[in-house]
Amino acid sequence: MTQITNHMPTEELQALDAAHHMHPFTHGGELAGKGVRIITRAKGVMLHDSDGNEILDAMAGLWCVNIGYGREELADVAARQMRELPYYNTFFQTSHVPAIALAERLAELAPGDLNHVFFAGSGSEANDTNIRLVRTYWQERGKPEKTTIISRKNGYHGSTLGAMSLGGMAGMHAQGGVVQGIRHIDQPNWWAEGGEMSPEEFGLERARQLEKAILELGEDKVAAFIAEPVQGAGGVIVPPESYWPEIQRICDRYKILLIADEVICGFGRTGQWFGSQTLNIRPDIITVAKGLSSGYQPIAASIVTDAVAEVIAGCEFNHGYTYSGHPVAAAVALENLRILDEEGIVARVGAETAPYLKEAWESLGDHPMVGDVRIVGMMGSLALTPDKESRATFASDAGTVGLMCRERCFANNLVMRHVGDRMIISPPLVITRDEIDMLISRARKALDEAYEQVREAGLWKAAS
Ligand code: PXG
Repeated sequence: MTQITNHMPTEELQALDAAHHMHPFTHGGELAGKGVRIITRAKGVMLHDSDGNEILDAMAGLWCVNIGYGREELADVAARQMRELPYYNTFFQTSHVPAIALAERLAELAPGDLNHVFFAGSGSEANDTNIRLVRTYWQERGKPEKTTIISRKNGYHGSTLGAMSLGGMAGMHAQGGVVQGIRHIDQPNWWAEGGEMSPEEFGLERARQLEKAILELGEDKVAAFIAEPVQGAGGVIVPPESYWPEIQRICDRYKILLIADEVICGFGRTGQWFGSQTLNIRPDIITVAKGLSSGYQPIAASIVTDAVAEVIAGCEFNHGYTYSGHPVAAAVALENLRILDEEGIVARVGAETAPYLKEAWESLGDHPMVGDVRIVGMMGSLALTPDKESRATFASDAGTVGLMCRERCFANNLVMRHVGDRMIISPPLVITRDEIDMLISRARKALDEAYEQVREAGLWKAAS
């Protein structure tokens, strides 16, 4: 067995990675030719790679390291819990203190009467749980035909078969098919799809697609609607203000369960504890993961209202994971929530950090290549365009210019992602003003360099 350490030369690690490691959402052959970037350690908002670069992580890992890297308290709690009780299950009428305490804390933090917690290991698993929860709920209420779940194109709910089917990513559906009983409506992306409508008109039109779908399918066939308060992986798409109130009205009117997927929006990302609070939504179920443990341990949950829990408690719910409520993950999550609360991190995001980031982020709107500029709390996006006035897309394949820009970001020691030709950020919530200034200046430099490259490559052309 090869002794693999952080001190091995990058090329050797790359060769071993290419030989044996299959990466998520990656063209393996292309990556093997290019060589993977190897992250060795991290502190605060900074990553270090095997070539000695110090990189500002404006994505908080994958939207999850809300508390920042390197918090010793979380490591200490994990070690303590591993020594005391590294594992026990929550099946067969047993429980343990970390799961009990975390469930109680989540019930306290979650809005309204979302008071009951079903644990999972990842956001995908929790959304699979949600599919089974809502269908079981209606079955128990004597309406076994209410099974269809409505969701949105370009929504992201995970990568397991169920969660992927809920999601609206065509490229994922094309590989292996989807589960039955899911209907997708269009997303509220005004910049890309709003045409001549005002954002408010467009928001209503898109929300009313939900009503149309319910009427088409029949109210007695629809179990639930699921959506992210603000679409994350779809490109940080902030819906027009008219959108969510109309969705809420429709869910109330037709008694459709509303599932808010808070996997990205939860735990301070939008400036409040939950995106549902920022967007003024009253969900029956929320999905949480990522920021729940700041990514230090894999843990997720479905949190349901008293009313949903009461129905589910009337049957044996034949569902669960070996790691549901894993004691080490739960203990780490609890400590993470304690720090987010006691250090006032969520409160500071709402009052100071997010407003500061918003002003800085919006200043990028004057760049010649930047059209739409969006930000809610600590998640922001920029649409790249060859013509701001007409909201044109580039003539090149979607993502060509975005990828060039992302590469310039990396070259300038900034992790800023692209989704198609939208650039996105979601930095750790603990980012300071100085670090925000650094983020913006690196982003501007990357945009300048990408702009030049795009022109030189003859790609400064609008699609006709
Ligand atoms: N719901 C939402 C809203 C998510 O963003 C999941 C569910 C699934 O969570 P797990 O823990 O199973 O990955 C997510 C995950 C990207 C990217 O490229 C986003 C996610 C995952 C991987 C990549 O932006 N979000």
